[in-house]
Parts: sequence; C-alpha cells; structure tokens
Amino acid sequence: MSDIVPPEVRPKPAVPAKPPNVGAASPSSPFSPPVPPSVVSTGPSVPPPSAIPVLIASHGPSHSNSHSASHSIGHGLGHSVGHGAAHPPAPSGGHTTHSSTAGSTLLGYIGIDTIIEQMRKKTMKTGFDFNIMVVGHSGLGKSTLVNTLFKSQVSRKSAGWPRDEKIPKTVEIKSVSHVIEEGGVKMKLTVVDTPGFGDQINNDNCWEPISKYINEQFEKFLKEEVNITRKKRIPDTRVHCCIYFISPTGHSLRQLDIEFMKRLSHSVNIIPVIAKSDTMTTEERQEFKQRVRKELEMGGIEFYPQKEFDDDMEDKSDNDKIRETMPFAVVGSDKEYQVNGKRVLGRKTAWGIVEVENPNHCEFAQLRDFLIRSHLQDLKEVTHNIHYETYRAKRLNENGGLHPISSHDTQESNL
Ligand SMILES: Nc1nc2c(ncn2[C@@H]2O[C@H](COP(=O)(O)OP(=O)(O)O)[C@@H](O)[C@H]2O)c(=O)[nH]1
Ligand SMILES: [Mg+2]
Repeated sequence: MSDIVPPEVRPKPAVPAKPPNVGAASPSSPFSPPVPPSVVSTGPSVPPPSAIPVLIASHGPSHSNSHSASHSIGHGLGHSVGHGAAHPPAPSGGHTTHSSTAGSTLLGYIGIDTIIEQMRKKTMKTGFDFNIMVVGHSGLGKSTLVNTLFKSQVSRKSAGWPRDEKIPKTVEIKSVSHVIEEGGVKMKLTVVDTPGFGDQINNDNCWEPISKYINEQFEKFLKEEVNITRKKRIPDTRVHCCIYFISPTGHSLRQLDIEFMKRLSHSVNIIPVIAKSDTMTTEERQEFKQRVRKELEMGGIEFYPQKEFDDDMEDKSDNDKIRETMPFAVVGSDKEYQVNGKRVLGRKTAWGIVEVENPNHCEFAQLRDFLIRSHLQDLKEVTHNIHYETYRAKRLNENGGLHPISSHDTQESNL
C-alpha cells in the first residue's frame, strides 16, 4: 500500500497536535545554532548532536524543530530545499565554523529535520480543507449537531461567525463552510447535511443519493487531476468523514443502519455516533454502546478508524482505545445558558442543564477532539489513499486508462 502514498501526505500526527505556531521562529529571528562551536571544531569523528539524523516520528512539529529549521535554512540548505522561504542565506556574523559548502555535509548539520518545518510553512500559506458529512434518520439531531460544532469552540475560532446563524432545515444535500483560523493556520471546514435519510416507507436504496454525492466529489477531484493544465492545488470537496447517527433506542441497530454502513464504508470513513444520548441513563448508554459495537462487529462493518489501516503498534494501541469508546454518545444544542458564571451550550431540562461540551455529560467534546485534534490528518489521508484511490482505479479502468469522464454528472451536485 505504501507505494501509492504520496510523500507530501506523510508523516501524520498521531497525537493531538499542538498549536502549530508554538515555538515557531520568525523568519528573521537569529537563533543560535544547535551545536556549540567547540563541538564543531572537534572534527568529523565527533558528530555534533544535531548531525545525528533526527527520527521523523509520528509527531507534529516541536520546539526543537523550529529552532533547527531557522538554523538550517540560513545554512547551506537555504538555496536548495528552502527555496522560496523568506529567509536570507547565512547571516553575516553567523556561525561560519559550520560548513555550508555543498559536498561537505558529512562534517555538519544537514537539516533533514527541517522538512517538518518547511511543510508547516507551506500549509500555513495554503490552508486546507476538511469536509464532514452527517447522515441519519430525520429528527435525530443532525442539523443541531452541525450547529453545535460551529457554535462550540470550533467556531469561536472562526472570525466573524454570526452567532445566530443557523443551518436551514434540510430538504436537499447542503453544505455549509466556514474558514477557521488558529495559530496562523487556515482551515476551511465544510459540513454536508443530508436530507431525510430513511424517511420513506420503502427505504430500499435510500443510501443512493448519499453515495452519489460522495462519488461526485471524487469525480470532481479526478477530473482536476487528469487535466493537462492542473491547478497547483486542487480544491478538495471529498467527504473526509461521515458521521452516522444511530437512534438512541437502547435496543439494537436497525437493518437500515447496518445496510448503510456496510455499503458506504468502502467509499467513506464512517464514524457512528449515538444521537440524543441525553435521553438515556448512564447505564443504558454504556450497555447500548457495547451492543452497537458487537453488532457492528458481527455485521462485518468497518468504521473509522479501521483496524486494517493502523500504521504501527503505537497507532494500533491509540486507536484500540478509541474504538473501545465508540460510538460516541453525543448531545447537540445551539442554545447557550449561564452555568457557574460561564456561558455554555446546553439543553435545559426540568432537572438541570445538560452541558454539551462537558465530558461528564456527554461525548460531544470527545468527538470534536477526535475529528479535529487527533485524527483530522489521518481522515484526509485514508480518504485520499484508500477511498479515493479505489474510486480512481476503478474509474480509470472503465475508461481504459485514458480520458476519465465525459459526462456532466458532477454538475448536479448541490455544492
Ligand atoms: N434530547 C435531545 N434533543 C435533541 C438533540 N439534538 C437535537 N434535538 C432536538 O431534536 C429535534 C430535531 O433536531 P434536528 O437537528 O432538526 O434533527 P435532524 O432532522 O436530524 O437534522 C429538535 O427539536 C432538536 O432540538 C439532543 O442531543 N438531545
Ligand atoms: Mg436536519
């Protein structure tokens, strides 16, 4: 599988990324080199600590990265790898004991560890897209949860978000986007809300419009990719994850739930959630979660994070913990109340307020952190490397590997 992974999408952060600008060096900041001059002068037999190749582990950028990045761009690699960076070549009065001539890299610092920093800079400039879809029976709180997501801490980061704006009632597949900016990184978050799924008397094939929408986005991307004059950055409308709402019956999954997840799990990352979990007691919730997990397993349904795509043991153990707590039992609300002097999103009942973002009350915050803080990049990678790749291979095969599409299908999208 690794041979189809484009290098630019690796490595992925397996742990919650810290705000990307933490410890970031300003392009002109004169950091001291990571190597004391005395170490450099001891000659090639004693490599300076920074010359030891840095393991690019599955972690995001760190403080030390930004230090050494600033250092290396000014030393030697600035001309080649650091091309385009707003950093001048070796500053005058800098550390000239450090070799910067091509071919003498054995003696000193190469700067491989700056790749992460370079990627970070590029991403900061271009920003990125993240697209979530919500699916489930009408009345399960999908639109409310979307509003909750935007109104919760996610949207508090979004400049100019009109707090009272709501998503209109859904009659067709509709998407709402907001650009969220944090630490200088821009993310265009789009949520695709789906209409009355499973509302008909005959629900055979009711997943079809959803499947069609997902494929249309793949098709759009493919069209752009095979264009002779390709855009430098293809706009990504592909659905990176599909939050599937399970009714809080306390009994078992419905046939339709199983059918939907089974059929769609090969084209999109499905994240099942238990809707309106405030309608269940804590025990009922735990029991129901356990039952749903069992039924999903028995039905052979691969929800995200899929076991087969765990990269390594660390990934597996992190994801195992998450899989054991899924499906997240969520509560949605777009109303704010005053609790202990703070304004919180919640549902007011006769016996108190259910606080949506309080982890003791429900798992909404856990879902949001999972989607954004820890697994966003992985969701995008699995979409690109697995789901899109499957679609692309199939599509190109159909066309004998030549021109991919001639139809106008993709124009039908509601986007
Ligand atoms: N008890 C409870 N009610 C909810 C929750 N989320 C939404 N609702 C209510 O359920 C109704 C339907 O919600 P809506 O978001 O329109 O559902 P959709 O059809 O799935 O989009 C509304 O009256 C909401 O206020 C929840 O988490 N708990
Ligand atoms: Mg709705």
